[in-house]
Amino acid sequence: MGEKEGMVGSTQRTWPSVLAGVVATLIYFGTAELIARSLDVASAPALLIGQALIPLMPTVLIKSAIAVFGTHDKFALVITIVAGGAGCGAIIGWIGARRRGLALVLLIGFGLLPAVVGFSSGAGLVATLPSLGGIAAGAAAFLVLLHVATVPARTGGGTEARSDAEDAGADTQHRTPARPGRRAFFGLAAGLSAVGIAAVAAGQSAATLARSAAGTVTKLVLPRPAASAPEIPTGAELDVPGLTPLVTETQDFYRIDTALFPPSIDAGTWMLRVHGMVEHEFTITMAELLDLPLQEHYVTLACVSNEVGGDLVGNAKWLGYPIRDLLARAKPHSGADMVLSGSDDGFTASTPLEVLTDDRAALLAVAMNGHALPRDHGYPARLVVPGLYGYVSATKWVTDLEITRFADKEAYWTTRGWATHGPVLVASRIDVPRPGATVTPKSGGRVVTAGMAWAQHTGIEKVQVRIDNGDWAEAELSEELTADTWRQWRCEHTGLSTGTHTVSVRAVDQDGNVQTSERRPAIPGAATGLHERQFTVE
Ligand SMILES: Nc1nc2c(c(=O)[nH]1)N[C@H]1C(S)=C(S)[C@@H](COP(=O)(O)O)O[C@H]1N2
Ligand SMILES: [Mo]
Repeated sequence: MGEKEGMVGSTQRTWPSVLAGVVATLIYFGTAELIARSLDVASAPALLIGQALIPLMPTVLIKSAIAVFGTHDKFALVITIVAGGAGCGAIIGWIGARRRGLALVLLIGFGLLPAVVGFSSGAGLVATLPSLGGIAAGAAAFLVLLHVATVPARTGGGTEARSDAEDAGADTQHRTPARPGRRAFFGLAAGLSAVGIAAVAAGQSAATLARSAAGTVTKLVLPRPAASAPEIPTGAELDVPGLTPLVTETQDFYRIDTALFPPSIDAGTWMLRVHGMVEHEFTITMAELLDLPLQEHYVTLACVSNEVGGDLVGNAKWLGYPIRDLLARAKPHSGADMVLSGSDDGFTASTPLEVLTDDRAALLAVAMNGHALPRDHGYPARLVVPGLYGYVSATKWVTDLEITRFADKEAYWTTRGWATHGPVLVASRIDVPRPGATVTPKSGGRVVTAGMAWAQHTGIEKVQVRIDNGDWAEAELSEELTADTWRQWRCEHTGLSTGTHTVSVRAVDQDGNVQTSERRPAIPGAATGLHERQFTVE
């Protein structure tokens, strides 16, 4: 009996303290988030922790995590971090049931870590304010809750044993005196948790709003292109409902980056430095760049971590200055074979020098689909190189071009297990019918399949489609816009029996390379295999 009472007694001290630890953590994150937003500093603890965790994650996980968070605004990562933080808070609270002082020290210590990270990243003292404010509010919440938790025993004048029984819900007679205290405790805990979570959510949505505002406001006055993109030929778009458009709307364009918070760069102070193994190092400002004869090109950009059939690929009209001409001004030394482009967020890409100096439309781009680049896509300037995956070419927020050698330097993803060279592989995808769709054949028993195919800078020669294990049939292709852009395909099938069928697609590029059916994961150099899809004919 004595043993049981002792156990229940410590439970009675433990759970309020555990809960107080959780609530303190939520208040910490919430307060810090609000301070970070109102000061407009990118140093909310959840963000700094996420930023610090990304390089520690296993490569495959991180690339897929980035794919997910990249397109879903990283909100999921923030939620995970806050939940993980609340878990730590619970442990600290548990410790606090026995050693309150130690728990406080731990709360402050953990809370300070993001402040240290923020400060050491060179953002200055202001970067520590969100964490410091969060610590103050979180520690206060912790102490107030623990205080309230101990009130019932005092005001009720009850003994430990009575509270224990009440706590266990066993003794209804003695509930009354302690109830107001318990209710106050749980009420306060619930209220504070709600405040903390609401503050995190508010901070996150404020950040998202600020970002989309930054994305829509055109801060650059764009010059007219000296060379316009080609007119879109008639027949470049096939009339099939559900087929991906030839030109991707900017807001639908996939987004991949390692930065949890895209850098906010002032075009007025932005500069690109061109240096390394060159005769003439130089820097160029935005005003100088916009004064140069800019060219407009349609280029389809693809991510190396796109799965077979995936949608990490998009086509836009880019306005920019040929990188070839920038390099000509710098005059690379003969031993150089690579350009390491770097951005404000620490990302780097290694691009073969020969790709940047041949005749392709490799651009230092300032606009996308007729407007200044949105912040998410690299405002105020980024690289776009036809024929290479984004990770080895498409540096956003670019500020640095170092002419160097593959033997001397490695880029961000290369050091994480991805291939040094990233030429785009010929690929194709089914858009229509939707996965698992039930299709009613048109007149004459016709069923239409359609999708996209790309082999940037080589061009698509043909697309072949197969139903079940039948023969490959040649699909109709849309008119080619340029060899740097994807093409739509469409195929009609007759005589399909009712029931389930599988459609597969493969593309052939203009060099005669046939898309391989061999299945390979995305790492180290793009997933391969044929896209297949099941549908039902009724
Ligand atoms: N600064 C920076 N540039 C970057 C990246 C990045 O993480 N940081 N990701 C690259 C990758 S992997 C791809 S696929 C493209 C994606 O460009 P988008 O987000 O505009 O679609 O950007 C490239 N440029
Ligand atoms: Mo990518």
